[in-house]
Amino acid sequence: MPANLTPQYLEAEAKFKQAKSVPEKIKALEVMMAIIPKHKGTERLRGQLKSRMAKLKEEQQKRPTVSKAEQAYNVKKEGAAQVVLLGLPNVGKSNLFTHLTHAISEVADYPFTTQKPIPGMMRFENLQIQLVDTPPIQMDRIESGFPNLLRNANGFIIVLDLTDDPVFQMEVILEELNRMKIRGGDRDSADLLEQGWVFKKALLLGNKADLKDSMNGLRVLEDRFKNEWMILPVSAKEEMNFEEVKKEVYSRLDILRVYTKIPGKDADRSEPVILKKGSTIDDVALSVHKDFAAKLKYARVWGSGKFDGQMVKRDYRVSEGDVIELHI
Ligand SMILES: Nc1nc2c(ncn2[C@@H]2O[C@H](COP(=O)(O)OP(=O)(O)OP(=O)(O)O)[C@@H](O)[C@H]2O)c(=O)[nH]1
Ligand SMILES: [Mg+2]
Repeated sequence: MPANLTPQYLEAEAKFKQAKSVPEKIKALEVMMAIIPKHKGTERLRGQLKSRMAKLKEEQQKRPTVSKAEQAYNVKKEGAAQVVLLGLPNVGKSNLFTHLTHAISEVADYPFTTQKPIPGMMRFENLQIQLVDTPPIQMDRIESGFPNLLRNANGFIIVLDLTDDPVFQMEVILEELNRMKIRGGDRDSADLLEQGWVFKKALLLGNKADLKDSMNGLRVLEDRFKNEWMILPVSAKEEMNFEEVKKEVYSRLDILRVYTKIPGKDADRSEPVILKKGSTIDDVALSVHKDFAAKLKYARVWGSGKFDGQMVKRDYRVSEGDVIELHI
């Protein structure tokens, strides 16, 4: 018996053949099954479609729970720290990212240009900080890997478009951060957090400050948020305020730089030892070598000491910029 398939069916079949992913195939197959003429002549074919569907559904279930999209959010940390850029569509995240890091991320005048996180290194004085460009934040539709990316980062930067109701943008972002149980800002309120929440130091950048109507946006943004957030007007296009941005990013990281020297020689300022804030001479020695730390007798400090070359013990807390001579 002839099947007498309709042109609509043949069209759906062509779509099925073109489909690449399993969900796409299932969708096309569903259409085919719905519109196939239901008579004796198509009985066998209908049976085939049904078993094909069963196979596809099975395949879909077998997929690993960590999807490719989620894996893309596992960005390996490099350099002194990792800082994530986030914001609504088209605000200029990628433009800032490419200008700050010289890495490549597509910039375009339409929204949703960036599809997955992209890391790049930003040089600040003698160290490298990793920035991560991200796809735009969408209301109620956060990618499942996003919260972890933010939680694991050392800090984040919220990018706003000053010419497009920045207060509203900020409200949307704060709502999404709340949903992720992440609090950010300038003032560490970590001790006030409920269980399951995290606090991250974060900075607000008001982008497109080169445009005429940006200053009004900056004013209303400051009126509303300047108590809890450090707000910097910037222009990715003109690289405006970039040194300031780097400085403020660095100062919000929980790290400090010290330099080691050997007796009678100057310290090498191009090779900082990067440590967590609150670190001691012991930590400096450990960063040089495990054995060194074990054998350490005392150290001399230039910088935070009462006088240059002051003798200090293992538990002495070092400060940003200190030069340290370790004696074993
Ligand atoms: N005038 C001006 N335009 C900018 C500036 N930064 C970005 N733009 C423009 O804004 C548009 C969006 O820039 P992107 O960098 O792609 O924005 P994005 O936030 O990464 O966008 P998505 O990836 O879609 O979220 C582009 O047309 C840019 O040229 C800026 O500092 N000044
Ligand atoms: Mg982008």
